[in-house]
Amino acid sequence: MKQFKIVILLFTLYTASVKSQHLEDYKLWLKYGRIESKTVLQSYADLVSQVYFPAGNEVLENAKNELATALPNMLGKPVEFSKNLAESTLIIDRYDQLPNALQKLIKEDVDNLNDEGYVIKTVAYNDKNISLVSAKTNIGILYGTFRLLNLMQMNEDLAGVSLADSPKIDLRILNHWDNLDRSVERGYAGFSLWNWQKLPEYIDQRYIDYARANASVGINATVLTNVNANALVLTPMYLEKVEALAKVFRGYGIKVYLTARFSAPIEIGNLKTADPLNEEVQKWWSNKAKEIYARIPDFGGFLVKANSEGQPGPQNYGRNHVDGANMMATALKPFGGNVIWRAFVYSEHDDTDRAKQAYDEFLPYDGKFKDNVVVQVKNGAIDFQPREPFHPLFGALKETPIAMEFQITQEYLGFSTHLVFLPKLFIEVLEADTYQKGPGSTVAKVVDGSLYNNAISAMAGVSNIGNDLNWTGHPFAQANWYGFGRLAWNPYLSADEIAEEWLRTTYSNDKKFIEPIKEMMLTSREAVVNYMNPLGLHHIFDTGHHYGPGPWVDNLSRPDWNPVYYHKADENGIGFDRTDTGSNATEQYAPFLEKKFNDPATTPEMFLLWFHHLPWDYKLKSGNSLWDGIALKYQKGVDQVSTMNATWENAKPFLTAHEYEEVKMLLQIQLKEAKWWRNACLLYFQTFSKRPLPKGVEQPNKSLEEYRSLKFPFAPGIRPQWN
Ligand code: GCV
Repeated sequence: MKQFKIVILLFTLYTASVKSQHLEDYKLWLKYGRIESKTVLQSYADLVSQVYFPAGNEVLENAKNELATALPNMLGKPVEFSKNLAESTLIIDRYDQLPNALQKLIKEDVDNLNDEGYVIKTVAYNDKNISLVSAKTNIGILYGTFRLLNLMQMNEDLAGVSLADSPKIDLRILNHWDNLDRSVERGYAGFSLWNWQKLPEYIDQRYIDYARANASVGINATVLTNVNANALVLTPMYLEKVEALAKVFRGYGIKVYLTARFSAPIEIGNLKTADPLNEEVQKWWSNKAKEIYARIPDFGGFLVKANSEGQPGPQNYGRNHVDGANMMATALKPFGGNVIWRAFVYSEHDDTDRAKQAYDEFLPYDGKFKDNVVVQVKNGAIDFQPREPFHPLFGALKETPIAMEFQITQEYLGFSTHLVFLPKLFIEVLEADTYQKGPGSTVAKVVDGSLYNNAISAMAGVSNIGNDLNWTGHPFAQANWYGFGRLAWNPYLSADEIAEEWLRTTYSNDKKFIEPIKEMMLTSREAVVNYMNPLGLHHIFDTGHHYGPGPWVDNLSRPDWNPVYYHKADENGIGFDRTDTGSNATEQYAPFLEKKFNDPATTPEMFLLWFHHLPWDYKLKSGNSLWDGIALKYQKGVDQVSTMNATWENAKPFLTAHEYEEVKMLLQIQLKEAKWWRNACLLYFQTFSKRPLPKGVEQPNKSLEEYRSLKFPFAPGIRPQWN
């Protein structure tokens, strides 16, 4: 009997610990674990021995609560809030509320802040050193508080700290592709967070934790619904639910946006047309804006996908993007709302190279949009591939605010199964030089508005968040949400810094753990390029769901949905000729780049087959033939994933059993799938190259037919059919 009791007890303890470990994943980078170093612990205990933090407003209350939860966890004792400013060791308060003597000490720093910035500084006050967190606004205080906690989680030395930081981009916005039935287009982390059925009454704790996580990295807006929009979200029944979410998010400085279906006036407004020049239609949108703002006074505005992939738009009525966007902008303007108009357009009726179409269509509209319109452009001209050159509209649109659209969800990068640290991809694009205003005209400067002095600057990230216990499906995909937020705040941060911050707040401050794992994260993006789309290959994914390789696919209704359209492999060679002898997409770049990209010898090899169709025996810089080079890259990608597996294995001593196991299992799937990509692509391309695999490349263990026969009717990320 006694033995039995012990077994039961052990089992209960085991299941409790497994459960709580899963809940650790839920906490993201806001774990606030106990600080281990005694010296650090003591210095922080001194720093917060008496905290002056008057609140009295929702945003400030949230900041104070964060502190009140985090500090006891990290320090192992309750936090002492004091009403006596003069005796406090940590003062957190808005600048205009501080006594003159304190204001003077930080005036210069505060003068240089924008409205969302903050100062964290050690100052000498009343004959002692105290720490001060201040800002011009409440939201600045919230961001400053999160930053302080972030520094503490990383055990940073705070004695003598002097930090002033403001976001460089105005609108830092997540785009959820969430449908009202809770399916998520290209979502690989479960169903949508938004439980429309239970809203508005039931406020899930997840909404609050989502807002905390976003605010902690400075994300200040969210689009709740899919760009393939459903007009129903604009009806009173749903607006009441949106209002409830907006109320939660407001306390964390997050504005809510919705996607607006262009044909909504017909679908939910009983009008016969949605023509943007029709007065009744204009009135309908103005009234709709009024109705929304009556509920949500700080509503952000609309995100619109129009005349793209079958979505309705102004062209259905013989009008253009400017007519459509300006009509909505007029409706939102009196309330301070924005229209974010997407430039992801390509038409089945246009046989121009798909990569050229958005530029051709939007450039003539430069300067014609109203001042509350932002044009949102994907980072590359095709579609969120593992690697693309930057979209030529960046830098070319000179009089139109242009938002960067990155995809955080890994539609073309292994879903939530593959470990790929996306800030590497984002930064490669941000650092690219457009040369549109001479050398140094980087994409980052276009996006932060500094190159052309734009009125609004914006960066959007297509969310990878769902209702999985760990939010993002893969624990390391949390780093991509984190990294997006950090880069939207400051597009000049390095991937190294972001990876390090995330690792230290999520896993451990131990250098022996951080260094190898950081290296693993930093190489993961190049690995996925190598085993999926090396040397500028692109869009060779299987049909529709984009899961796994499908370079052979040639039977889809639109030519530009078929992989064969993109790689153009034949007996002579491989690649898309986008030079002046081909589609001439190169002319959409500034002359310096146009020239560079027109010549294979000066084209960076990472973009070689993006811009050129080259013979199989074309000589690469390494001296290898193109065929051998492609094969060796595929092999290298597989080898890199093997190394990632080994690196994780070595990290075992620093991890809990759960932390170790979950990533280990995922890395093993990644290795299997990397081999699948290598084998399937090489066997297929070999039917054209007719050359053997070079030494060092493993022979595939299945036939091409076997790879071609694989079908995945239930691959995630595609909208389920309920009937
Ligand atoms: C929301 C790609 C994706 C679609 C997505 C579209 C877009 O084509 O595959 O799922 O639709 O991009 O960005 O609008």
